Amino acid sequence: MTAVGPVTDGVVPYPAEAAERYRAAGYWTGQTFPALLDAAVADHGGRTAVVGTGPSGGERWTYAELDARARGLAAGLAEIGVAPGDRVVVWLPNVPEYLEAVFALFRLGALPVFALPAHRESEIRYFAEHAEAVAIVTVGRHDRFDHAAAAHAIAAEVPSVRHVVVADVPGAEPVAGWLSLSSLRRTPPDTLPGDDADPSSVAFLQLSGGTTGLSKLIPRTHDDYLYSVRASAEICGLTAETVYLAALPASHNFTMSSPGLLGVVHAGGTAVLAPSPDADTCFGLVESERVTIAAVVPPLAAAWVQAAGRTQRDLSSLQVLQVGGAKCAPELARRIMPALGARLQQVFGMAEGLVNYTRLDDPDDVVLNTQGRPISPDDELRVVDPDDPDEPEVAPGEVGALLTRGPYTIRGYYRADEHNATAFTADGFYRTGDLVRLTERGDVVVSGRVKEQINRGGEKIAAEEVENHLLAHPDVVDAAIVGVPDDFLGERTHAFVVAVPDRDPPGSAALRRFVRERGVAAYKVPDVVEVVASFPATGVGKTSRRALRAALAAHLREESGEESRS
Ligand code: OOB
Repeated sequence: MTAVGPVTDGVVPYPAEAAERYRAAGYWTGQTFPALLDAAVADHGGRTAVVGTGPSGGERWTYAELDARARGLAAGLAEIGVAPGDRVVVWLPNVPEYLEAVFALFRLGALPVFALPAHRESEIRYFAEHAEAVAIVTVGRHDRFDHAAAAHAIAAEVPSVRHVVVADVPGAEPVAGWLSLSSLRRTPPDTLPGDDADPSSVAFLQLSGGTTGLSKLIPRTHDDYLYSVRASAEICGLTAETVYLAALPASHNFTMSSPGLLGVVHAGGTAVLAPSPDADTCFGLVESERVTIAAVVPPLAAAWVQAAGRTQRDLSSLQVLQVGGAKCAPELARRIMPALGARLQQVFGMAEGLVNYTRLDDPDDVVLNTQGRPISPDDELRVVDPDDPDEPEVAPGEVGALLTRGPYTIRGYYRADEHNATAFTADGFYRTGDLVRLTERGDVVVSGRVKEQINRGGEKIAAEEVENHLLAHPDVVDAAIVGVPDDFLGERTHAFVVAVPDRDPPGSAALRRFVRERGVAAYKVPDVVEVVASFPATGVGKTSRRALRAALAAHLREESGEESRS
């Protein structure tokens, strides 16, 4: 068995001077995640914290009940050996047990590693290995996939993983040999180790969208994250009357903290966990739970706008629709408020930290055409020339690459020294990879990106990760994946592969199946795979992936231009 220590290794701390400043400014208050829940129980113990839905009906827990469950589970997890500082992969869909498990881990001082329900074996194995996780918390069969079986297979391969805990949610009944989450609920002791966690320590590991290979892990501290949560709750006007609909996966940073589920806990409101993001499901929940705010990605906003025209549901409680994760086109933005009768709020954020919001009282022009401004007066934004190695700032109002530093933006990825050397500047700015311009008022307008990432309707795909999967095919000698404009998703993926000569090249369907069967999230499987004889020369002698991808994207655009002309 591997020795698993607390997470201090592999974490780049905030410089002491900055930490001091953030404390003095009142951003870092010393609050921890257990203290966040304590405050909610003290102030709103009898109010509904979480509403879950499932095949066999609803679950409804008050703050006092959520806390009792979390404490009970923490005691059970401690009994099987989960200790403070241990990492635990949380791989759950939108079920109330998600909040129970996450707060149980916080109560224990163990660190959740937030996986998405769409992730498959290759991603989960990597998170478990890289974080040396001691356990995986998951469900049984969900969304036509047996998570528990996959988690057990990973546990058998990754030496640090000693337990798989399976949430016995409706529709995924426990089978023999499972360690079910409900069987771990114990009578808790009065205090648990996480109750006196150091607020400047890492509380959990969030995932990056990834640019090179697999997602990086993002270490967030109690102090920095909870500052962003409290400030977001205020910007978004959350109160104890708020009913927040989690339509996107609970583990995504947007749903979790912008202001998301944790913002709701801070305000003492109610979180409704949607089992699926589709308009039928979500409109039903808006009507039955009187939802006041929901968060979606642009393609979902478009689907909801369409569906709103023909729904019989009463959506009148919905006051705010947050749209983020990918660029919301102004044409879509304009349709949202009239169709849904809710105020639009654009959200441009990243799991690494920085989050921008249009404010609820901003003029329409700002709400429709910008991605808002940062949470904190101490968020530092630099817009620089991406082609100049000295990264000089561009003229005001010009487009450039966004660098950022501030009281809730990480200074380095977890255990990633080599990558950190290029992802951050020497003075600690995070290179977001986004191309933006700032308006005169200081609002951010996102206009593109420089990073090797495809944003497929808010789901981030690292080109290199998918290329590596294609390259694993015995008949493929080279692969490059590019994003192609798509009316609905914003971008879809088009892979080009060069096949081994003198053999029948594999077809698109076979290659897509091959990638899927390697156990990757479905959204990463290329939408189209095209076999080509060779790649266009990049004109730089040595192959530059970036130049190659640009050349292939240009070639695709040319082709589609020709088609539309003919
Ligand atoms: C959110 O977080 P991530 O970590 O999945 O992705 C971050 C990246 C950004 O760097 C940017 O490239 C893109 O997603 N993005 C947007 C955007 N919001 C995110 N691009 C254009 N317009 C927007 N509104 O996606 C995330 C985290 C917290 C809150 C909201 C979104």
